[in-house]
Amino acid sequence: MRIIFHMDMDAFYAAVEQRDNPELQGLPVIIGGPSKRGVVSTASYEARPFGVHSAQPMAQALRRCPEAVVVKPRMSVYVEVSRQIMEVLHTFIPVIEPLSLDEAFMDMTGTENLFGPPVEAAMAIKDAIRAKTELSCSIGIGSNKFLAKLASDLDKPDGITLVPFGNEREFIAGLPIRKLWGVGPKSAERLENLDLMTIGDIAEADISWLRERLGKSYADHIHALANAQDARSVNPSRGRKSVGSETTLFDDIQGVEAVKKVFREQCESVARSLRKKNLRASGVRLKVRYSDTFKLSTRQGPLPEPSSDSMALYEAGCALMDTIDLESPIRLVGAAAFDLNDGDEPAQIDMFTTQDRRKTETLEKTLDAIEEKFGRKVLRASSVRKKD
Ligand code: TTP
Ligand code: MG
Repeated sequence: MRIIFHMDMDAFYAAVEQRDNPELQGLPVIIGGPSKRGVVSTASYEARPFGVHSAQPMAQALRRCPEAVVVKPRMSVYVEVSRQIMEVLHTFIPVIEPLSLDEAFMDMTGTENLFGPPVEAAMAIKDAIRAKTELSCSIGIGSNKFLAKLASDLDKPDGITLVPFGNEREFIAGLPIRKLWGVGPKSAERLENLDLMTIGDIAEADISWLRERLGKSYADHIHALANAQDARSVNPSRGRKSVGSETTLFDDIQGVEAVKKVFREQCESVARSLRKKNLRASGVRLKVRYSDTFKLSTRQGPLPEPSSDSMALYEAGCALMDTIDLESPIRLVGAAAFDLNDGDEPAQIDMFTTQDRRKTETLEKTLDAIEEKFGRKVLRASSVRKKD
């Protein structure tokens, strides 16, 4: 069982302004461009009862709350405060996934010995953030990301909400469908037209009925969430775009076989970096530069499943090769893995291929460890020699 936290700062930009300008404390404050045609970034909690909220036209906000003080955003300050907040979170746990300047997921599984039960840990985190920044946040606790994110919003500001472990479905069943992650106002309207008003309505709906009306992937997604299921892991490396390796060749090469040989080595090096960072890729990119025209050609495609195995990258890369000119002289070959996920994320795919892949991944990990100890090339060179 996992214990996931979602931390979200309270009225973030507005709270920073109230902190730095004490005369604004206790007043309705709206952050946004002063122009009446602008939109509201956020509003202090004093302004919210008037019906002022993020993304609202400024003119409308000021009609609702004429006495509000409008403050121009100071992005560089918020970025710096955000950096401090993430730094505080890192003093608790390394597995943090920032979602925006003011919110982050933390995987707190197995930390009871260090920080006590989840609610105590959440109090300690809130105290530490307050001590460093004088700002308050709200924390949601649940057995997955969706529940944690939903929970952090239920008792704002300055709250802690724990979705009871084992009673997740019951806890969320009565909430409106808008609380489902990924259901915006448009989808909500569509669902309400189907008479699906609460999360429980979706959880209990017949899945094939839902698929017919919403399409398979969206139906499956919200049905799983409504049943409190969400396998996504906290992914600290999100945002990292790709891992690549390329070689400018000493002599030009030509032909599929020659390119494959270089590409194979690069896939090994890319896969090694992925494993070092505990990442799996879902896509591979092949890149060649021609020596006569200097032109660059790239092809990219998906892997059958997320992997950090060099053969998987190589095979998927080779499958792209008949769509690219490999007969002209080539001076550079590159391989890159993209669409990266945390290596522990459960992959939803065919069990048998997974087991096979996991075996080669384990084998390659062992080779990494031996190479680390005895130096590169020892093992791979001997395996090449064996083939000779
Ligand atoms: P939020 O966390 O959505 O809002 P908040 O922190 O102001 O208030 P809450 O207590 O409800 O969490 O967004 C964080 C910051 O991002 C917010 O302070 C301003 C900025 N933002 C915008 O600029 N435009 C927007 O539409 C939203 C939603 C946020
Ligand atoms: Mg916030």
